[in-house]
Formats: sequence, C-alpha cells, structure tokens
Amino acid sequence: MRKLSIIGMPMDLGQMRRGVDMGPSAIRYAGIYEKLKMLFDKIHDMGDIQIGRPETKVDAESNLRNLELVAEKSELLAREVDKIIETGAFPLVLGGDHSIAIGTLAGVSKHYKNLGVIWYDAHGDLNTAETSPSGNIHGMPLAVSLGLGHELLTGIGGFSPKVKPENIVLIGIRALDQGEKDLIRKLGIKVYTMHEVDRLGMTRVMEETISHLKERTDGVHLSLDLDGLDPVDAPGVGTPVTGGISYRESHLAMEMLAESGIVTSAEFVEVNPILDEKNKTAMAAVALMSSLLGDKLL
Ligand code: HAR
Ligand code: MN
Ligand code: MN
Ligand code: MN
Repeated sequence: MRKLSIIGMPMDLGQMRRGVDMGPSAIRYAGIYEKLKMLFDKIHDMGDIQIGRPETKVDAESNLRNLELVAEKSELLAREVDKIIETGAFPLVLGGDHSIAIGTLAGVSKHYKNLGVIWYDAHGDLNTAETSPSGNIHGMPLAVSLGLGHELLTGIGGFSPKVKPENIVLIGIRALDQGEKDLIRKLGIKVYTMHEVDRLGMTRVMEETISHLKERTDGVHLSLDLDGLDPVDAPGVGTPVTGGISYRESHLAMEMLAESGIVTSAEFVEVNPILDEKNKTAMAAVALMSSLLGDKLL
C-alpha cells in the first residue's frame, strides 16, 4: 500500500521576512490534498508543528538569529518525520523557511546508511556562523547536516553528520557566499549551477544526478527551495534571485525523479504567500510535488 504523510512546519525563524510561516497554509489552499490523493492509497495530513513566534533574539555569542528556538522546534520535526518513516509512509514536509531542513534531515537520516540529498535552490545554504553574512539560519541547513555549525543544531536527533558530502547534489545554484564556495571546493560537493543547467540542459543534469545517487545511496531526500525556480514562475519567496530554473525545467526534473524511483522523502520550502501573486508559488509547489510523486501528463 502506498502511503503519504504530510506535515507542515510553519517556521520563519531562520530569516527576517515574516510570512513564510504561512507557507503550509498556502500550499494546502493550493489543493495539495486533491492533487495528490489519486497517487496514493492513503494520505494522512498530520497538520502543523506548533512554532509560536516571539520577537527575534540574536545569540550574543554566535550571532545566530533564534538559535535556541530553531533547535528546539527542529527536534520536534525530526521526531515526527522519524515516526512517519516508521509507519512506512512517504514523508512530505511543507515549509517554512529552509532552516526546517535541519529537522527533516535529522528525522530522515537515521533510517539510511547512505542518505542522498538533492538540494534544489538558488543558494547553497552551506554557511556556518563564521561564514554567514546574515546570521540567518536558513542559509545554513546543508552545512549543519554535514556536521558543520553550532552544536545545538548539528546535534539534533542525537547524531552527526546526517549526510556525507559525496552523497549531495546541488541544482540551480546562482548565489553563493565566499565561504560556501570555499567549502564546496574543499569537500568536492557536486554542484550544477545555472551555468551547467544552461550548458548541459536539465535532462542531462538530472540523468547525471540520478545515476550518481543511485550508485551510492540507499535513499534520497529532495529539499526543494522554491527560490531555485526563476522569480517569474515563483515570485512568493523571501530571497528571489533572477536567472533561475523555469517551471518547465522543474517539471521535467520532478518527472525524471519520479521515473527513477530514487526519492524517499521530500520537502518544499520558502513559500511566502505575503510576497506572492495570487498564490502562484504555492500552486507551483503543488504541481511539482504531484509530478515528483508520480502524476503524469498522459
Ligand atoms: N547566503 C545568504 C545567507 O546566508 C542568503 C541565504 C538565503 N537563503 C535561502 N535559502 N533563501 O536558500 O544569508
Ligand atoms: Mn526510527
Ligand atoms: Mn534554501
Ligand atoms: Mn534559496
């Protein structure tokens, strides 16, 4: 029996623009249940993790915004994701800003020896407190999952690291800070920037990504930041970067992942309905999810 569990993580603590906490509502409003119900025997919408939202507190020592609260809430998400996998369902997490990936990956990773991660994003999210220009934790989750960063974050779930550098593929990248570039080179992480997407085409990017991950992983998590798409197609995001992946290319990528059968969990993050145009970005998210999970044009 094919089961899906949806969980909302309305956390906006990893950055400064309010509104991304409404992402899960916007995505549900865009018809997620209706679109996905024909693809599964059973869908369980678990509702949202309760976040609460006191005013921002900056950790004096590390300069990280909302460090303690992000850590506490990520632990809750990790536990729920872990439980979902134990029931045999596919976990689909709705963000929230990208800091939620810290909790998602903590929950997913303990079930795999060699978890693969596809990071579909304009950004690398590979900063640590030392390299971050902003102190915003949504610019750090991939580094945290590699075991780099504040120990309150890397220690979530009780083990670290969650993922190995050779099991990661970044796609759509076009805005990296210097410290992130240095880290990518140092660890030899596989990255398809927009340069490669344009040069090779999305078909080849996905063929290479899939064969790379198929060889070495026993499960693959897709972490899809809507700002990976071009702002024309996904305007409702907090940190838009021009020159992104098109809606069509993104559909192709999702369809190829569906065909490959490698993806075992997913999250869709950074949808900010306050900044959106008539819920366009949430609707794109739902359309991409349904392609990822097996919906076909014919
Ligand atoms: N790299 C910048 C920082 O660390 C901007 C990060 C923006 N991040 C996201 N996630 N929207 O991809 O602050
Ligand atoms: Mn478990
Ligand atoms: Mn991101
Ligand atoms: Mn991003």
